[in-house]
Formats: sequence, structure tokens, C-alpha cells
Amino acid sequence: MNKPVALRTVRSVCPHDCPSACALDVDILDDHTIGRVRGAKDDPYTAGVICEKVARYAERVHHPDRLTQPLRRSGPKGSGQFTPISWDEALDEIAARFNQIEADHGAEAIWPYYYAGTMGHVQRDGIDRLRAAKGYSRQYDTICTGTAWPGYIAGTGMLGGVNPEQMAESDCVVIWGTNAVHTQVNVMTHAMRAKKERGAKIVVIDIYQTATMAQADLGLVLRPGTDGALAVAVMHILLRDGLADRAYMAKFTDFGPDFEAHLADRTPAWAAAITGLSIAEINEFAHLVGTTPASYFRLGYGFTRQRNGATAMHAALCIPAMTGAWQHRGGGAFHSNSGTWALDKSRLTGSGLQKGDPRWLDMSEIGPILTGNAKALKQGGPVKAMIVQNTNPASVAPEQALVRRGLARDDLFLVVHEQFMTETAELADIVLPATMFLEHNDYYTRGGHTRVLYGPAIITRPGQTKSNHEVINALALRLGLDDDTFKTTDRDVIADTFHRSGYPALEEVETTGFVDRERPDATARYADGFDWPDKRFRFAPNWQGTADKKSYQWTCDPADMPRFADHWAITEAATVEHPFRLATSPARAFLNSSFNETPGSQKREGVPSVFIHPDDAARLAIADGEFVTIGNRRGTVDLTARVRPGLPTGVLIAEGLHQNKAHRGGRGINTVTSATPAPPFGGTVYHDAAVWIRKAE
Ligand SMILES: Nc1nc2c(c(=O)[nH]1)N[C@H]1C(S)=C(S)[C@@H](COP(=O)(O)OP(=O)(O)OC[C@H]3O[C@@H](n4cnc5c(=O)[nH]c(N)nc54)[C@H](O)[C@@H]3O)O[C@H]1N2
Ligand SMILES: Nc1nc2c(c(=O)[nH]1)N[C@H]1C(S)=C(S)[C@@H](COP(=O)(O)OP(=O)(O)OC[C@H]3O[C@@H](n4cnc5c(=O)[nH]c(N)nc54)[C@H](O)[C@@H]3O)O[C@H]1N2
Ligand code: SF4
Ligand SMILES: [Mo]
Repeated sequence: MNKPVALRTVRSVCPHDCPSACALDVDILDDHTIGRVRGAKDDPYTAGVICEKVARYAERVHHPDRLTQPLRRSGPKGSGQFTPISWDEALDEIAARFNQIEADHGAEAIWPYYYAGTMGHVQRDGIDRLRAAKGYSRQYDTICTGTAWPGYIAGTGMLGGVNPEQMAESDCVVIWGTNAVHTQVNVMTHAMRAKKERGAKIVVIDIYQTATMAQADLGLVLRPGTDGALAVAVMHILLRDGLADRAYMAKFTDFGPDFEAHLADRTPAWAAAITGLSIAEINEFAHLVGTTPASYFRLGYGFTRQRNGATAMHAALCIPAMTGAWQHRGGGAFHSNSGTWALDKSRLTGSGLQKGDPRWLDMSEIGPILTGNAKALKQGGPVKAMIVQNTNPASVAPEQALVRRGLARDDLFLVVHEQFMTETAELADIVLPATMFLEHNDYYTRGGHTRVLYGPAIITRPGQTKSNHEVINALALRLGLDDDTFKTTDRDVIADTFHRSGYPALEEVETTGFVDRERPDATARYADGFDWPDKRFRFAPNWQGTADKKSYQWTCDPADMPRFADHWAITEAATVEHPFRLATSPARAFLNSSFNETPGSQKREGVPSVFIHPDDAARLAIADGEFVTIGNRRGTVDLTARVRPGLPTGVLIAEGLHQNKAHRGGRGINTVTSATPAPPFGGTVYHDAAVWIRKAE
């Protein structure tokens, strides 16, 4: 067969929730159809490389199961029985039900719910405009960045770091708590350049031997939730062996005798007992970063999805502040640049329209909230209606049994706007069909690099799909709101937001495809001081100062938090009854629950499975390929055992969010994860669950 010929190639941007936010070149075969998708070669961070799942995007955008018309439930909740209806009928019904519920129970009984299924700001965040104008319950965003961001800001005072393209100029790249080969492949592009061109050492720190670790010169496999112990022991060694940059610390940090005394008994032997690493490994790592000025610490999200994740992030970030790595090109630290965009989104999110001061509900606690937990409901009334966009909580949220029970409540009116019939959509009263990124306009940020990218509508949309922006506006008008912002197009909102933010005009951005937000190198490495009032990096965090001013809520007693960078032993401990620690690490071919519907990804990931150490498997007489059940007081889930070395004993790893129905029994992996909000201000602890495992019955 002849290869299809591209009519033209158009610049776009990957909309998915991945720090890389790749610039894409998309082949257009005809007005409705795309061909190949490639990474843009002229984008300095993407550098021509994208992940396989997006290279195969034609599978997703042209998937036969895409939703193309509004549906109304015609059988019992979750029965999968729906009848097509028109957009007018759907929107009229939603408006009527929302108004009735507001009249009966107050506006706070309605909880719009969204996340980052698209990273386009107009399509993602516009739901907040409707929420604000109506005074509906607010959403406290914790599910992804809740622990990582405060942990980083606790040190630097702001969320920004050295341009990750500079990893290519580093002599030692420390990839800590991120499986970049799976989750943000471009980190590897730049790190491996340093290795090839300069002989840089690559260090990977994880809780099992990941695909990323396979590329490392030094791989450290530690026990889950013990990174803080490793970090403080490294600092102990740096001070002990004269490898700390005391002049840098005196000028740029709050370092003092109290912190030095605190580190005195954080010895390698102490950390070895906690982390499971050998003393030699800890020494080797400390000496490597202590003797390599240009060491670049690429700190991921994964190690922060533990109850002590915020303190672990802060502790790891302290190491380059002690070595003074920030002073050197190719050195310093990076987690996210999300604090650097300086966007004025006030019209997009309707902050000026805010009605009243409604409660903030923690999105990670959706299970407890929908099943009537008074604390999670902030002592207020029940949630009676939801509209959900860009997220699939019936799969991705913790304590799945509660989430599903809550979403299936007969007295909850549930509207789900989706591209596919997800587990959440299946439980809806009304399902609305959504466009994909190539079918609407938006601009995109994700903290992994320095650019804001623009992605235009370039193919016609299938069936009756509508964009999030169109749905929010149409619903707002039906609900009687008449602010001008509800009468705009997506392009109007982008142009207005760029204008307010002092960005170039949209017409200009359309031609280049991006706005460069790279900061001067000296600023990015805090050469004139860190972002706290005294300009000093903090080894003694001021957590209060890291909080998002408007919405934060303490989830622990501040006095309980360690005074200095430390290991905080508060993870869910293994017990006799629950002897294993489970982490739900990312799969390569799925992105959260996205792509678990595409054939290429399904083929690559196979059946839902769990890695178990050969010694544990032998003790429990579990064979490779055998069906097992893992469980705890939150529920049970069935998977296939994969017996393999490369992880500590007592640890289980289940990669990826397979469809719930791919698991025997229909319960997904989040059945066993916890919705307990992590300190200091919430965040989901996806890699921190104690469980038992046994052969399935
Ligand atoms: N292919 C793919 N790509 C993705 C995603 C996906 O699901 N699949 N998800 C996207 C999203 S939303 C996000 S936020 C990013 C997240 O991307 P990452 O920053 O990579 O974070 P995680 O995916 O949570 O986990 C990364 C690694 O942390 C490890 N880990 C867990 N606990 C610990 C610990 O206590 N210590 C240490 N050192 N390591 C630990 C896990 O085993 C895993 O290998 O990736 C995005 N990209
Ligand atoms: N066990 C476990 N669970 C996890 C994690 C983990 O590591 N382990 N990671 C967590 C993390 S970091 C995150 S961020 C969450 C993310 O969880 P989700 O937000 O649910 O993840 P996504 O798969 O990115 O997107 C969800 C949905 O958005 C839809 N969507 C995409 N674009 C649009 C659009 O333009 N309009 C509409 N209406 N819908 C759209 C997609 O079809 C998809 O079904 O998952 C969390 N869940
Ligand atoms: S999912 Fe991540 S790595 Fe893949 S194309 Fe999108 S931004 Fe790039
Ligand atoms: Mo995330």
C-alpha cells in the first residue's frame, strides 16, 4: 500500500498532562484526518523527540469509540444504557437541574470538577469562570502537585529553576524520583547529550529499577518514602568530608550551627538502615555530587507522592544549596517552571465575577466528599450535582470504591464532558462529546521547560463534538449569566489573556507557535539571592510561606513538621497484616488514564500486573504470570504477578492505570490507594500504600 501523502504539516503542541509540553509537527492528510505526528526539530527542548503514544496520535483522534453526540442515561446508573439527545435538550436539562438544585440546596451543592486532561488554559480552566459567577463550590487542586510544589518552594521561595536544556552542559545529572523515560522523555534527550558529549555521570534515584535507571551510571534503589533520609545523610557527608561550599551557604542560605548540629547524627549508617541502600552507595553519591560542581538535580513528582513527599522534595533540593551547584552552568536544580509564566488569567477564570466565598473542596477527597464525610465536606451540605471536564476520577482518584459509590449515587446529578466513554462517563446522567486539541484553539504551558506554546484548530471536529469553552459558555448563558466573557470565542480569550499578560499579540504567536519565557540565566539560578524576603535559601522551611494564598488549608499541625530538612517517618507503615508497600508508578504507553483506550498502548502494556521480588514470591509461592489479589482496608484489586529482581523485598510496583474493566472484578489500582491528604497542604499519596498480596481465589 502507498503511504498516505500529507497535504501539509502544521505546528501544534501536545495537550497532555506531561511536563514536556512538546512542540509537534502534525501531518494533515485531509481536512478531517491526520497522519504522522513528530516532535518539532526547531524547538530547543522538544528537539525532534516525542513519546511513542503521541507519535501514534492518529489512533486516538480517529478512534472509532470517540463520543460524537450528547447522551442521556436511559437505564440505571452505570448500566451503560444511554439515548442520544440534541445539544439543546442536553443543555436545557443541565441548566434546569442545576437551577433546581441551587434553589433547594444552595449553590455550594454544585461542584464543577476538572483537571489537566488538556493542559490548554482556555479549555482547562474556563470552568472556573462558570463556578465563580455562580458561587458554586470551589476545587482545591491537590491531585498532582499538592506536595511537590510546596516542597520545592520551601527551599527556593518560588517555583522555578535552571533551564532544563542546560542539563546538556552538566557534568552530573541527578534524576530523582521521576521515571523520565516513561513520563517526560525529553529529560533524557538533554541528560544523554551531557553523557555523550561531556562524559557526564547520570544518577537515577527510584524505588525500583526503571527504564530510566537502565541508562544510569549510578542507580540508587531505595525503600519508598525514605528520600529525606538519603538527602540528609548526603549533607552529613558533605559537611564531614569538607565538600560543602560554606562560602556559598554563608552568602545565600540560612545555614547555621543549629542545622549543622541537626545533621550530626544523620550518618550514612543511620540512612542505610532507613533507605535500604548500602553505606558505600550513599558515600559514593555524596562524593559524586560533592566533587562535581556542575551537578544538575532534576527533581520529579514521583517521590513526592508519599505522605512525607513535601519534606522529601525539600530535603533533596537542599543538596545543591549545600554544594553551591547553583553557581555553575549546567548545575543547580529544577522541578517545574510553573511559577514563571506571569499570566493574567483573571478574565479567563472569572476571578472578578466571584460570587460569595464558597467552600474549597479537596479534589483528591472526591470519594469521601461524595459519600458524605463531614470533614471532607467542610461541615457543609452534600454535593448534589457535578460537571466534570478533562478528568476521569472513577479511575484516577484514590479510594476508588468510595469514588464509584459516590458518583453512582441516585441523588447526584452527574454531567461528564468527555472524548471517550470513560469509567466516569459511564456513571453520568448526561454525557457530552468533547473536541480534541487539533479541533479547538488553545495555548499551553507545562512546567518542564521555558516556553508557552500555541495550538490551533487544524482539522474539522467529528460529529457534534464541542469544546470545553463552548460548553461552559453555552451553559452559563442558559443559567442566566450574561458577562461578556461568556460570549467569546476561544481565540478571543487567548488574545485577551496574552494582551493582559504583556505577551506578544496572538497573531504573532500564531506564526512562531510559542512565547519564549526563558529567564536570564542568573535569575534562574538565583544568583542575586533566592526568592524569600531575606534572599536566602531555607534549610529550615517556612511552610506557611509556600502556601497558595487564597485556597490553602493545613492538613497537619504545623508544629508537627520537622524544623529542618529531614526524614519524616509518617508513611503508611507495613504491618503484619499489610506487609508490603505498594507504589503505582506510571506506565510508558498510558498517560494517567488517557491512551488506555488506544490499541497500540494496550498492546504495549498488556494485562494489569504487579512486580514482586523473587524472594517474596518464593515465600508466598506466587509464580510469574499467576493471578494475585492485593488488598487493604480500602479494598482489593486483581492483577497478574510479574516476578522480577530490581526492587526491594517488601515492595510491590503496579505500573499504570489500566482500564478498570481490564482488571478481573472491574476494580482498578486506585481501589487500594489512600485519599488521606498529605502534609502540609494536601496532595495524593499514590505511591504510599500498605497492602497484602496473595494468590487470587
Ligand atoms: N507515560 C506516562 N507519562 C506521564 C504520565 C503517565 O501516567 N504515563 N503521567 C503524567 C503526569 S500527570 C505527571 S504529574 C508526570 C509525573 O511524572 P514523574 O515525575 O515521573 O512522577 P511519577 O510518575 O509519579 O513517578 C515517577 C517515579 O517515582 C517513583 N517513586 C515512587 N515513590 C518513590 C519514592 O519514595 N522515592 C523515589 N526516589 N521514587 C519514588 C516511581 O516508582 C516512579 O518510577 O508524568 C506525566 N507523564
Ligand atoms: N494510581 C495512580 N493514580 C494516579 C496517578 C498515579 O501516579 N498513580 N497519577 C495522578 C496524577 S499525577 C494525575 S495528574 C491524575 C490525572 O488524572 P486525569 O486528569 O483523569 O488524567 P488524564 O488521563 O490526563 O485526563 C483525563 C481525561 O481528560 C479527557 N480530556 C482530554 N482533553 C479533553 C478536553 O479537551 N475536553 C474534555 N472535556 N475532556 C478532555 C481525556 O479523554 C481523559 O479521559 O491522575 C492521578 N492518578
Ligand atoms: S505526552 Fe509528553 S513526551 Fe509525549 S508528546 Fe506529549 S508532551 Fe511530549
Ligand atoms: Mo499529574
